[in-house]
This record gives sequence, C-alpha cells and structure tokens, in this order.
Amino acid sequence: MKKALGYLSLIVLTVGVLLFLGKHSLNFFMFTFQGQDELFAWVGLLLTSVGAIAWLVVFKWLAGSNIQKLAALSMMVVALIGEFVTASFDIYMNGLQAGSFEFAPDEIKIMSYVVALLGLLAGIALVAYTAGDSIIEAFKDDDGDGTRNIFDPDYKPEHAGTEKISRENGQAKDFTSRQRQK
Ligand SMILES: [Ca+2]
Repeated sequence: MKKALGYLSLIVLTVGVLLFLGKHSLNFFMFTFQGQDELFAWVGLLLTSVGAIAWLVVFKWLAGSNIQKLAALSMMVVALIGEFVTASFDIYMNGLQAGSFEFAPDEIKIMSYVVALLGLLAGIALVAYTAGDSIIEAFKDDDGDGTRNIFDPDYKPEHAGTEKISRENGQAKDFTSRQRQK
C-alpha cells in the first residue's frame, strides 16, 4: 500500500512536470507554427518533454550497446535542455504580454528562468530516480582498465546484469527479514 502511494506520487510528479513545462514548450512551438501547421508544434514536444521521457525509456529498456546508451543519455540531456530553453522563453513572453507595468523586463526574465529551472531540476530528479542506477552503472569501470563502462568496448553488460539482479535479490531478502522483525 505504501509502495503504491510512492508510485502514485512518482506518476503525479512526472505527469505534472510534463504538463507544466510541456504546455509552455507547446506554446512556444505553437508560436513558431501558425494556423494549419499547429500539428507540427505537437511534434516539437518530441524534442523536449516527451522526447526526454522517450529517451529515458530507450536508455533504460532498449539501448544495448555502449554507443546506443551514450546516444540515448545524451539525447535525454539535450531534450531536457530544450525543454528548459523553450519553456523559459514562453514564460518570459507571457510575462511581457501580461502587462509589465510593475515589473521590469529583467525581473520577468529572471523569474522566467527560475520557474523553468525548477521544472528542469524536477525533471533531472525524476530521471535520476528512475534511471540513476543505470547511469551510475554506465559510468563505473567494472573491469578496472581505466575506461568507463559506457566507453569500454570490453565491457560485458550481460555479466553486470546478472550481478545486479543477485544484488537486488539480496537487498530484497534483507528487506523482508527486516519487515518480519518488526
Ligand atoms: Ca573498463
């Protein structure tokens, strides 16, 4: 039950951040595509919020080789930066249009960055939470030859995979025994 609440929170956070920054990104793309071309504005989300989630899924469950992992991870970062840039620009434009009688454009600019940065940090935190272990794994040096796993052609992910599963099983056992003691 508690775990279900945890998952629910994670989903609410992910969807919320996706909607918040995604909507601002979408506004920006709508601004660049007018009239009938608005459909393409939605495709633009593949470069930002939706793209970040999609690359995260690719990194975690699809990418096999090191190059594929590196590409997925790089694109995830690119998409998050794209999200930050497009969303902050849209927030800024809205701020300017909303009648900037009391605020100087610079103040609106700073606040736009802060708001978009909050979204970016939430996005990074969600990425770290869902794929952090895999990312750390990719940047470890398991065979100790000085080359990180993700850059190392000698690295065998299958071996690390079984090792990881047995470690997870160990933790699961610890957890249940601790639960029983309570
Ligand atoms: Ca290595």
